[in-house]
Order: sequence, then C-alpha cells, then structure tokens
Amino acid sequence: MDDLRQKYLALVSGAGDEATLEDVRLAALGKKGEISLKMRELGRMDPEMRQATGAALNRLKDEIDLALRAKKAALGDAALDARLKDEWLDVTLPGRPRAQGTIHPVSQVGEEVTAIFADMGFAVAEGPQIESDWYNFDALNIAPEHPARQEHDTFFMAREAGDDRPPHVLRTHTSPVQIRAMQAQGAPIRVIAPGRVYRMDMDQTHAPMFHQLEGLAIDRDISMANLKWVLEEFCRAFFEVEGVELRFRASHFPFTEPSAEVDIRCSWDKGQLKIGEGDGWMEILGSGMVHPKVLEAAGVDPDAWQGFAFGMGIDRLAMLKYGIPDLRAFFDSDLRWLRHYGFAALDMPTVSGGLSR
Ligand code: 2U9
Repeated sequence: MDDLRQKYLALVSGAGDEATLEDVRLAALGKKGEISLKMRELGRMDPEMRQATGAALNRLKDEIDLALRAKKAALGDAALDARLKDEWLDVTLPGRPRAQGTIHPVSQVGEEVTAIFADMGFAVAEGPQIESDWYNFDALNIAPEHPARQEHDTFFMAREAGDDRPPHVLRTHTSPVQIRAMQAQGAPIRVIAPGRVYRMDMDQTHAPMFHQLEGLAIDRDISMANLKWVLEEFCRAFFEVEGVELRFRASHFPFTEPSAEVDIRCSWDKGQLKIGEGDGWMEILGSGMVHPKVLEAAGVDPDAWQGFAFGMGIDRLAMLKYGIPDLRAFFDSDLRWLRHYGFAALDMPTVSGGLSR
C-alpha cells in the first residue's frame, strides 16, 4: 500500500501537463487502474482482512484523488498565467474607427463594370435624367407608335395647359447620353453610360427606377466580332471566371441592326448560380450594330462610320453576382440588409487589384 502511495504521489507531482496527469489518473484509478484492480481482489479475502484492506484502499484512493485535483488546479493556473503573459493588448494604442456605412451593391457593381470598361478604353459619359422625347425616342429610331412610348411604360413630365415645349420624360434608358456624346464629340468614340432609368414596372424583378449600363463604340470598321470580344472579356472580368461562354441570339431593337440578345452558359445547383459551366443559358444583356438612322440623328455619317452598342441592367447583374433574391429590397434602405449585402467603403474595385475582394 505504501509503495503504491509513494509511486502515484510521485507521478502526480511530476506530471508537467494535464494530459500526463490524466494518464496517471487512469493508471491508478481508471477502470483497469492498479488501485481499482486491487479493489477487485477484496472479494477473495476473508471478512476481517477485507474490511481492513478495503478501508485502507479507500483512503489511498481518496488521497491520490485529492492530489490529482490539486495538481490539476495548479497546472490550470500555470497555463492561464502563461496565456496572460503571452496574449496581451496595449490598451493605450489609438483605436481604429470602423466605417459605419456600407457601399450599396448597385454602387459596387456600377464601379466594377465601369472599371472593366474603362480598362478597355471606354470613357464614362453622363446626361440628364429628364429628357425630351426626341433624345429618348426619336433619335433612337423609336417610332411615335412604338409600344415603349405608351403611357403605361414611360413616365411623362406633367405639363401646364398651353405649355408648347416638346414633351419630356424620365429617360427609359441611358441611350440619350450616347446620342449627346456623339453630338458633342463625333466619331470615333468609345463611351459607356451608367445611370438611373425609369419605367412603370414593379414586381420581384422590376422596379420603377433601375440602373443601366450601356456602351457604344463607333469607328471606321467596328464589327460584331469586336462586340463579341468586348462582351466576353467583360463577362470574364465581371464574373471572375476564366471559362465564360456566350451565345448570341438574333433579336430586334429599333436602335440596332442586326440585334442580338446575349446569354451566358451557367448551371443552377441547389439554387446557386454557377457561371461558365452546366447546360443552362441565362440572358444577361442586349446588343447590336448601331442603326444607321441613329448615327444620322446624332450627326455621325453612317456611310463613313459604324459600330456596336450594348445595354445591361446593373441591378440584375448585382443580384446574379452576389446572390440577392429580391430586387425590391435594393430600395428599402433597411440597415440590416445594407450591412449584410453592402461592401466596405474605400475598397474600390479595379481590374488589376481585384473587383470584389
Ligand atoms: C445608342 C445606340 C444604340 C443600347 C442597347 C440593348 C440593346 C438592350 C436592355 C438590357 C437590359 C435594356 O436594362 S435593360 O432592360 N438593353 O437590350 N441596349 S442595344 O443601344 C444603343 C444605345 C445608344 C446611341
């Protein structure tokens, strides 16, 4: 009994960490521990011997148990001391203020797409959000009887009785910006026009105000091939995927001829969109060769110049890239939503430095 006591008390006091201490506990008091085995031998003893040995074994067990607990507490204290010495904080250092606000996903994606096209040599053009119907429709070869001109699509500005100025509308696309840019600068020209546009529409995927990005490239010999390269390059950069694949589907717009709607290869895996793989196609933008009548309206000679134009919805691109399900939440100004989907201020997207990190 004395040998056991000395052996285990020495082992306990020599244990340098909690794992070793646990090994000692198992060796002494565990199910197959030395003292537990001794307890089992009691059954084979005569009653007197059993009583004396049993009581002594119990005392020994209690003694070792007490020593184990004391040692465990001491090791814990030592570990805490070591951590406190190791992990310290200089509370006299000046604080680093965290920005309160976030960048709205529409602003973020607007900056991303602008950075990509700027990198390809497109200048950014801006224009008024209230336009005459000439800039918004006539110059873009949209005939007076075209359905887009009807009151149920377009917001017309109110007019006093007797006001004979030309009718004005909230622009339904950013195309008038490019008309103005061509009038001001002529050809050749390479511009993008990002901005707010207005259409009378409201459901899960439409809002009465949304954001477009349109592009225009006019030169002596610009072709659909140039358009395809620019759009592929854009999608690769924007979706941050090497293997993008685009499909051009013949379409019709008044301001382009020929016209094409552009789909991107994608898959929907458990509700998650993956660009560049799978058997699915998703429409992401419209495009075409600028109609000669549109060039003419903007003062550019269609016999000397030609080029492409394209248009896309920035809000929709933001929903696709960042997995935002409902467009209406974009304009609710809900702080919790903004904190969740918003971006850190000062993280300006650049093509070389990363778009969305
Ligand atoms: C000029 C000449 C032509 C711009 C174009 C589209 C095709 C197009 C839609 C995409 C989604 C609008 O936001 S959306 O609903 N746009 O499909 N836009 S070609 O064409 C122009 C623009 C300006 C002077």
